[in-house]
Amino acid sequence: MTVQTVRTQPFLDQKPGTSGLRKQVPTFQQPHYLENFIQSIFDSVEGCQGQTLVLGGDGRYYNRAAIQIILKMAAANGLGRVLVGQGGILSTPAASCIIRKHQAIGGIILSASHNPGGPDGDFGVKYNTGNGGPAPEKMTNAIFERSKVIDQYKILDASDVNLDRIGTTTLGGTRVEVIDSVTDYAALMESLFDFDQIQQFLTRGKFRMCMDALHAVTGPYATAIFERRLNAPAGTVQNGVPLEDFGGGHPDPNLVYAKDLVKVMFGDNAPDFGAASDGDGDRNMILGRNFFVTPSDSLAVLAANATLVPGYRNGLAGIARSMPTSQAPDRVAAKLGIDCYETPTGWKFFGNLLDAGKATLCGEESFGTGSNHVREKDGLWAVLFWLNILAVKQQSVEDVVKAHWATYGRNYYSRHDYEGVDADRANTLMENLRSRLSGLQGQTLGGYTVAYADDFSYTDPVDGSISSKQGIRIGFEDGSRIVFRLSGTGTQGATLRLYLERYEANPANHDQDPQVALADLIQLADEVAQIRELTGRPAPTVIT
Ligand code: G16
Repeated sequence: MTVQTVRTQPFLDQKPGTSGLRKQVPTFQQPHYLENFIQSIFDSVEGCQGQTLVLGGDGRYYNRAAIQIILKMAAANGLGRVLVGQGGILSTPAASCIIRKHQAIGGIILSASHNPGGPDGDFGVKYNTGNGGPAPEKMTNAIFERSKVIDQYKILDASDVNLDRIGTTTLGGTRVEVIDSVTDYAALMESLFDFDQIQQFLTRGKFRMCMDALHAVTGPYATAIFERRLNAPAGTVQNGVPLEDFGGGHPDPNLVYAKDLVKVMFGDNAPDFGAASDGDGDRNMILGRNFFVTPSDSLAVLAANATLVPGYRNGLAGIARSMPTSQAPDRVAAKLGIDCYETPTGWKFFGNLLDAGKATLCGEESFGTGSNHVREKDGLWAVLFWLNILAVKQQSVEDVVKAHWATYGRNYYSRHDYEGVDADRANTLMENLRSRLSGLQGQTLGGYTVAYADDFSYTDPVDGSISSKQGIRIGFEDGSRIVFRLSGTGTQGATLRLYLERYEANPANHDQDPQVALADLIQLADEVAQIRELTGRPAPTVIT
């Protein structure tokens, strides 16, 4: 086995987005494309020689081939040990858990998250640091800078590793350990939640649940935890076998893409509880019988009830939410007398707050919720948290959420996505808005008086780093908001996201359809940003 040094030319499009480098599969399959990016990571991580690296992905098309390449590059770059999930499978939260537990220097996670897979679908590479969390911007910028000048990479000339057999082999001087993908993660979940109580709840009463893994990575984890450990009936987990193309579906747990689950949960004789996760297992959607819980409300409910759950019995240090997430969690934090941090979109911004002990729970409107147990959002963790709360309260999902609204008021919330918009048009829309911001304060728009209008900028309270241009916010005097952002995770054209929020204190008005409750703001947003005219789209692609 010899180390080959391969001459290469830089690709200039390897800038990581909201969550790693995401491109269509054929882009990654170009000669040297993946290798350049991986070498740029190894060149940017100081002192990786002799260290442990965690490696795995969500099982999508190209996962196995990429893992073989990365193993050989890790060996050529002098890594001491690589822990790789069996079959190349590791969910994003499981990878975070394993990095932390085994004191790895970091991990490479192969996933394009909720984006579709298959030969014409998307692929992605994320680097997580030794705290288990996504690399911070300082590091992703360094990787990008390196990728722009790279002229060679190192790879071991060796045969492929058997990824299906648990055990240890050596590759050059590197130990490759193929580990069970689920064990460490399941043990962590058991340390946080009252599994006995959840088991009784799932097996002794009338409660029925349905977990849709969308043919993505969560399947093996959900089957092991719900059906084997907690004894839920066989079939509780649907679409539980990971497929390279996710069965042709879009592994995004929302009301549009998780349509099988939505049909079950809004149909006759629906189960009491439904949940779905995404491609790499870090997102979650929570449903009750005929009832949808917005991710923002989910974070607020978990925070308000956290002390019912063993892992959080001592209370929360603080809560953090991304800027476009609704302000429902802020109300809980205020009542608990703890801080609520508002960060830019992207889980990486929570890392410092969690490491510094400033926040315990974090969440995003994009179906992400998590805590300080790992440094990623965690789909199954959120499902178990909900089940633990329901088992203690012996109430339905709808009752728990409605009681929450009665106490705190309801933040009506919706996100409208315009996907695959021409990038120039999307940028024009944002620039037009930016140029108007300074004159908006104090103006009355459609009956709403503008309290502030800005392009969100965040100063990290731990390391002082500044992230600017993180989304345009127009806030009104009654607490309502409209927010405009361009997605950082799409791979074709631009995706415009419009986030809408209105607060309603009176419980008598809590039963409206959010699209009706927000109708004024939806119209106002279109007037202010000329969305239909500039995108050329009569309506959003996805409404959640
Ligand atoms: C990623 C990030 C999240 C972010 C989401 C949406 O999620 O990890 O923090 O909220 O993208 O980002 P955007 O609005 O820029 O598309 P995932 O699940 O794709 O890794």
